[in-house]
Amino acid sequence: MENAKELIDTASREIAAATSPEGLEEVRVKYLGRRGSLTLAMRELGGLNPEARRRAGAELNAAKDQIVAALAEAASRLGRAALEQRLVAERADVTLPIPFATEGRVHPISQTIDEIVAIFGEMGLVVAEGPHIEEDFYNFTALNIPPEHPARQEHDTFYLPERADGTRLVLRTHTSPVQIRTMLAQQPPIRIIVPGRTFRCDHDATHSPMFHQVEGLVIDRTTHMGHLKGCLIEFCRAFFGIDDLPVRFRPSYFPFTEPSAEVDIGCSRKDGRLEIGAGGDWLEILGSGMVHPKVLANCGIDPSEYQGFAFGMGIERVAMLKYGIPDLRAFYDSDLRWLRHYGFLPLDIPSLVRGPLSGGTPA
Ligand code: 2NL
Repeated sequence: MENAKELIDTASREIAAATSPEGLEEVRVKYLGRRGSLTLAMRELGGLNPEARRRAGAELNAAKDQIVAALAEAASRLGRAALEQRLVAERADVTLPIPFATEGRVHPISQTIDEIVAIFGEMGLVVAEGPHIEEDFYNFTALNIPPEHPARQEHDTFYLPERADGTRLVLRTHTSPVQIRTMLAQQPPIRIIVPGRTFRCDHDATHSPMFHQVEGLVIDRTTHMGHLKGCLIEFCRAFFGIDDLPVRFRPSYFPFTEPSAEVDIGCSRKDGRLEIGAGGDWLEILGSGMVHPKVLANCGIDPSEYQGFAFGMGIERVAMLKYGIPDLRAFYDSDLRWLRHYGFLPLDIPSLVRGPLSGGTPA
């Protein structure tokens, strides 16, 4: 039988020399495993006389306790070393550039809103937003659309159930109530651009009950039709990225502007194909006008002191024209194949700084 002291010495040396958890396990098996030398020595105790058995048994038990303690101490040392090694090897350098996100796409509606906001932002307009559920006053009355005006029917309004006082809330039919709220809240100068969702009870191949509009409002003491024309010509050319794009103002009518003008851009139509640019033909893309004095007065702005212009356009329509998107309904299907095709890469933020704004990078 091996001497217990010898067993402790050799086992301790081997435990101290172990450099990995696997090496340490080999040492454990060598001494404490089913055929380990300490285990075998204990088995041999049975052949000794009672006196010798008691003495040798006590020594071997003490040796076993020491080896088990040394193994535990070594296991924790190796664990710490392994952790430190991992911390060094797997250290994250938070200053490295992030991998470019290639999975998500910016929806063409979001991209188009960002582009429009970038262009008017450059001219000094700031974004304003407001509620989708509106009071009749902000959506119609303040805009010079009285209760029996046909425009209220034309607008195919979604009404909420009548309230106890007999009034009904509406889903806003345009973003104009945001401009009304802004005028009621602050005196001019006002320069705002208002993108957002709008709702009309209309659903076919070219109309969705929910769609997007952007409207603009500029009011100051001397704001005039020349400013309206300059801003909107500049917008059309920047948005479509065509420096000499023909732009025409055609007299029109809106209850909330006087005079009113629709804005057409040059295009050509050859065997059913529409192309934007000088081509002898015209395509309507914007409505505009000088804010009606009654609308200013309804909002607490003195029309003898201030005047301004306003405009509005449909986002889906200009997005379809700019990016060649053929079907309106696909905008709201959330079809990933469509989004991968027509969507834009994130972080590709529209800016005029890099030159004429022709939009982001199609994915
Ligand atoms: C269109 C035409 C337009 C406005 C919107 C407006 C708002 C206020 C006062 C006066 Cl608070 N006008 N908005 C003016 C002219 C045209 O939109 O075709 N939109 C899709």
